Amino acid sequence: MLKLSLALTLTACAFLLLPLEKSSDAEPGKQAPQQTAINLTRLYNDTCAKCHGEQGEGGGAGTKTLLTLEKFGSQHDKLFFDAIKKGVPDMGMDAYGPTMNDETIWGLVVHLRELQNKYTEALVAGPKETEGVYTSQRAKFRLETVVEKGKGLAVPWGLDWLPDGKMLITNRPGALRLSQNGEVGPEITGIPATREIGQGGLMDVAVHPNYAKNGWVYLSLTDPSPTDPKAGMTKIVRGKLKIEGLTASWHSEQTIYQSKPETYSPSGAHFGSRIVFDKKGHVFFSHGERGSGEKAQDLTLPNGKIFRVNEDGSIPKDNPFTKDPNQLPAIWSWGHRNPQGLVMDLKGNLWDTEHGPRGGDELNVIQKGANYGWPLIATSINYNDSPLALPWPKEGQNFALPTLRWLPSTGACGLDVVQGSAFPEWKGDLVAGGLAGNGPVFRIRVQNGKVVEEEKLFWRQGRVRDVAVGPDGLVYVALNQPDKIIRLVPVK
Ligand code: HEC
Ligand SMILES: [Ca+2]
Repeated sequence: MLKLSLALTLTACAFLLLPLEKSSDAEPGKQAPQQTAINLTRLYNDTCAKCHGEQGEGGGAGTKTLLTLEKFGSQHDKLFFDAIKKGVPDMGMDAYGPTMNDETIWGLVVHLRELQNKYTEALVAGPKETEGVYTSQRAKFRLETVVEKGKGLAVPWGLDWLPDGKMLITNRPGALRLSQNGEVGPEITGIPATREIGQGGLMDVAVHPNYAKNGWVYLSLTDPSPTDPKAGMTKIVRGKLKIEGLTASWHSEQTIYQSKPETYSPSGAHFGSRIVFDKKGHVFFSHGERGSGEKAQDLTLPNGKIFRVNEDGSIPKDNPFTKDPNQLPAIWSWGHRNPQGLVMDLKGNLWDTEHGPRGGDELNVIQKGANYGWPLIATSINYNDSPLALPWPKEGQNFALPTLRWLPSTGACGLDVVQGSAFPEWKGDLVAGGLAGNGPVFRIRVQNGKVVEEEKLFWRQGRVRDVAVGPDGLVYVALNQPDKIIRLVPVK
């Protein structure tokens, strides 16, 4: 959408401001360790506003407005950072490098992004819709309700399909159901118990690519701690279904991955939990850091990791951390916060989307053994408006950087790749959902590791929990508030 590259200059009008929506996983009590008690809004208002204006509208000392689409893109992150650090001496702006640390300077860039977002969101960035037909950059579509509110959905979280076209839907409180032609079956009996704590519960469902032969269905869930009535941890199981119509029972269950009991946590934050097959015999799944950012940097703990195991749960010999017996051999990549999107694209690249705290949600291409940096680097600030980290590595640090960062947050949740049968114009593109910012669904095209197209396909239908491309090639979206399943249908 920023590709519109309109040099649109928007005047500052306080009455147009929308309240800033926080990422859904905002947990004010769970701050990453803080370096200072600096409040960035106050710092900006006291130090910068006399020239740039409290909303970034400019006007003082010959400054121009910062509230333009052109200056909102990530290509300006470093430019803004450098301008603040080194100043603009020939135009009368001091260098703040001598008086502010780098994290604070970056925090001010995030503050400016939040100010800019209020204008771009309110005025120009919405999808184009007329009489129910959405006109996106490459294809037209309309939205169709697949499963209506009230039909047995409660925070639908994950979707997948059986070869006969029946859809499996998880409900986060702990139900798995079958659905077809808008009808939803009763709760599938015999599935493992789960514990809905905060963002956790029954999460993803993934049908084995060879289901027709082996019958395996994989689930991710918050496994209740046997000793602590409040605690739980992400667990992956597989089982088989005995199906009659839309009624089914679960049997032959096997545990694919389970963490050690001492790692179980009562925190309601950050379970991750998407499951992906590579069709070469491996299964990947994501595990959030459970509200403990520092644990994402610890290879002896499951928090903040993406795992790879064989389809039966055994450890592949070529996993990156199998040498040191203290490290978890199932780890594939680390330094993640809350990866609630995971998909393998048509070229075999694995992608995740993950939540940042206030700003800094990420799309990452996942490489074997790589460290994605949380919480040592982040494009975000703390929920309480204080500086958090730098968005790029310092000397000696080796972190993989996001292909795309959402600043402010979109509450990244749900990710899939368009197969092309229904939307050939979008073949190979990623479709990504968001819980925050009015529930957008994005289409993202990446070429040679760079985002070449990014647009908001639609928004304002509900909070997006999952985006999944069906066997019919249509893009399905699981929504919450209201609990519904909708799909995008092409319009010629
Ligand atoms: C004395 C006035 C003044 C103060 C105080 C000031 N600036 Fe500036 N700033 C300017 C001028 C003048 C420019 C260059 C012209 C422009 O970009 O409008 C500039 C440029 C910038 C730019 C680069 C904009 C671009 O388009 O690339 C950023 C970012 C910026 N300032 C941020 C800040 C922040 C953050 C503070 C407070 C820590 C601050 N400025 C304090 C006057 C000021
Ligand atoms: Ca990261």
